[in-house]
Parts: sequence; C-alpha cells; structure tokens
Amino acid sequence: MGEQAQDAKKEKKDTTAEKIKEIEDLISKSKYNKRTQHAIGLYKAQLAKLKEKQKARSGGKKGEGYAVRKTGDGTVVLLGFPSVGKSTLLNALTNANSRVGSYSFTTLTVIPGILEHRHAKIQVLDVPGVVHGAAAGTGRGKEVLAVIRNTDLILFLIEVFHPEHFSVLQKEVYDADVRVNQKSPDVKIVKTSRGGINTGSTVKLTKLDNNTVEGMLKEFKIANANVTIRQDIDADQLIDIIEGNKVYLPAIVVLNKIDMIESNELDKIKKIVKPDLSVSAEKNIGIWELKELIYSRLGLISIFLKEFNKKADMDEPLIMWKGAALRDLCSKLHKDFVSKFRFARIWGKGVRFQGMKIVKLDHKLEDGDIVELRIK
Ligand SMILES: Nc1nc2c(ncn2[C@@H]2O[C@H](COP(=O)(O)OP(=O)(O)OP(=O)(O)O)[C@@H](O)[C@H]2O)c(=O)[nH]1
Ligand SMILES: [Mg+2]
Repeated sequence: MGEQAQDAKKEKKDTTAEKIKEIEDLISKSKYNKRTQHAIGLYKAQLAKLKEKQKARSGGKKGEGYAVRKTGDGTVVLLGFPSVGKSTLLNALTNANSRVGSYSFTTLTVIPGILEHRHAKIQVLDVPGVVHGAAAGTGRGKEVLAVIRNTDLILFLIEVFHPEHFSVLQKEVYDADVRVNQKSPDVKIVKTSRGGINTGSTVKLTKLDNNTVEGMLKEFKIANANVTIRQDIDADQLIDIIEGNKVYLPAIVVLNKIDMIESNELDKIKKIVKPDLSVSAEKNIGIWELKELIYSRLGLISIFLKEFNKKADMDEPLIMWKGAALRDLCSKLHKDFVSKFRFARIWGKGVRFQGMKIVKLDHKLEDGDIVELRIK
C-alpha cells in the first residue's frame, strides 16, 4: 500500500471512531422521554451502523478463533478476568487438569473438561482471561468471545476483590453480539420491493412509535418492509433484529474466592454483583450447588427407558433438553423409531395417571419420566 493510501485509510478509521464518540456523547447527554425517544432511536441506529463498519474494518470475522469441538449434552464457558480462578474452577468441576497460576494470563488457549452430573456429560471450557476492550480485539478477546457464541451457557466468574469486573464483562459480551438471559424479541421484518415501511404491532408500544421504527430502518437502508411487532421492544432490541446476527444465551453469575474475605465484606459485594452463587473453587465450597445450577440452567432433563414387562433402567438415563417431545426421544434412539412408533406408556410428572398410554409424538417429556416405547 502506498503512503498516501495508508494515510487515507487511517484517516477514515479516525473519523469513524470520532463519529462513534460524538454520537455516544449525544446519547448519554440526552434525557430519555417521550419527546426525545425518536431522536435517540435514530442516533442508536446510526451508532450501530458505525460500529458494524468499525468491526468489519478491524478484521477478524465472527466465528473465527479457537476451534472447539462440541461434545456431550451441553457446553458451558467460564468467562472472567485473568486470575479470577477459571482454571481452578474447571479442575474442581471436571476431570480436566488446567494449569493454575498466580500470575495473569496463565491459560492461553481453550482447555475443555467434562463435568459428569446426574448422568449428564457437560463440556466445560476454560478460556483465556477477558479484559476491557476484548470485543474490540484487545488480548485474545475476540477469539474468546467467538467461542462463547457457540456454547449453551455462559458462567461469569467474578472474584470477590473485583466486583466492578462484572459490568465490564457484560459490556464485552454485548459488544460481541451476545444477549444474555433474554429471548430473541418477537419481531418480524419482511423486506418488500415497494410500498414503504408498514409497521403493525399486536401490543401497545411504549418505547418506540411507527415513525421511529421507520426512521431507524431507513438508517439501515431499508426503505420497503412489513414489520410485525408482538412485544413492547426498545430501540436496542429493534437494532438487534435488524442486524440479525445476535446470539441469545442463558448465563449464571458466580462469585469466587469467598474464602478470602470476612462474611460482612462478602455481603456488601453480593449486593453489588448479585451472584446466583458464591463459591471457593480452591477450598471446594459451593461446588456441588454449582453443578446443580449448571445442570438446571442448561435445561437438561433425564429420561429413563423401560422395556415391556421389565423394570426401568434407573442407572442410565437419556439426557435431553427441556421441552423435548416423544418424537425427539424416538429419533435420538433410532432413525426408524419415529415412523414405526405405535404408542408409549409414561410414568412421571407430566401424565394424568401413571403408566398412561400416549399416542401423540408431540407429547412433551418431563425430567425423570419413565418411558416404555412400543414400536411396530
Ligand atoms: N484463596 C483462593 N484462591 C483461589 C481460588 N480460586 C483460585 N485461586 C487462586 O487464584 C490464582 C489464579 O487462579 P487461576 O485458576 O489460574 O485463574 P485463571 O482465571 O485461570 O487465570 P488466567 O488463566 O490467567 O486467566 C491461583 O493462585 C489460584 O490458586 C479460591 O477460591 N480461593
Ligand atoms: Mg487459567
């Protein structure tokens, strides 16, 4: 590249960064109310466009990064700053042996381990520590954040001495286009060839009006579309839908190293972080409770199979997801079982009486169900 071209490229980068800063300032200075919500919506759309541009230019596509093969019934990633105890926790939860160090950045790659709990095999990933600016490419940040997009659950690990890390981690994850503990908003945008923007909503919108929706779509160069909104969304959620590249994941927040402070200090920190659980990875405090929490937040359920006229095998359940139906169970067992299914008898919480005959394949299974399948 010639010197001139390089200068031009640098200048372009600078102006994008400057514009981002400018709009961020504008948004933070504006008071949010009915009168300003239109303008703020448009600013947010412009900001999102600029950030997209900046990301595209900084190289490194999403999904790039460490190659991790998913195994087992679900995958959890341990996310935290350097030295908060991620490797120590991995070793406490699983059969893995990740190096533990008293200095930062001991772990430089992804170390997987398998957590066996209630017969489920859960893959736990120990990744390098994330720091401020990770999503923008600081440290191994981008690669680490790319890994979490492919997992089923995020475990935010915070150490008691740095409760302020939590908000930084949340921001990094957000900037990596991951949304935690929320569902994808119920909004459909169907582009059309003419007719402008038609917005219909099935609920009362309190944070956006049709005019703002239209203005925001135009910022993304969408001039014709049918928009159906079934939820009282805000501007950020609309942008998420327009950009269409967000991943929605459950997360749990865990406070570590509780053995290192007094209990009244711990209470204060809990008020700031509001963890789901407090543990000591090194002293093995709260680890069993954490295993239970991971299992339930992954939404895993155990199904026990029974053969006709025999007792159920209560030692080897099949692990499935909450919401799984008989059809899912059949197809997990054998490729022909769905077409050859006659009926099932089920013992458990989800049936009106024990041993009930079920003929519908879309019958939902419950944790602990005993299922006897009758196949042609
Ligand atoms: N007292 C105490 N020390 C802990 C606990 N968990 C981890 N440590 C110590 O904290 C230090 C860092 O632990 P690691 O497990 O290596 O931390 P990490 O998060 O994997 O760090 P990086 O790989 O550098 O990102 C080590 O000296 C551990 O022994 C805990 O619950 N209590
Ligand atoms: Mg480590």
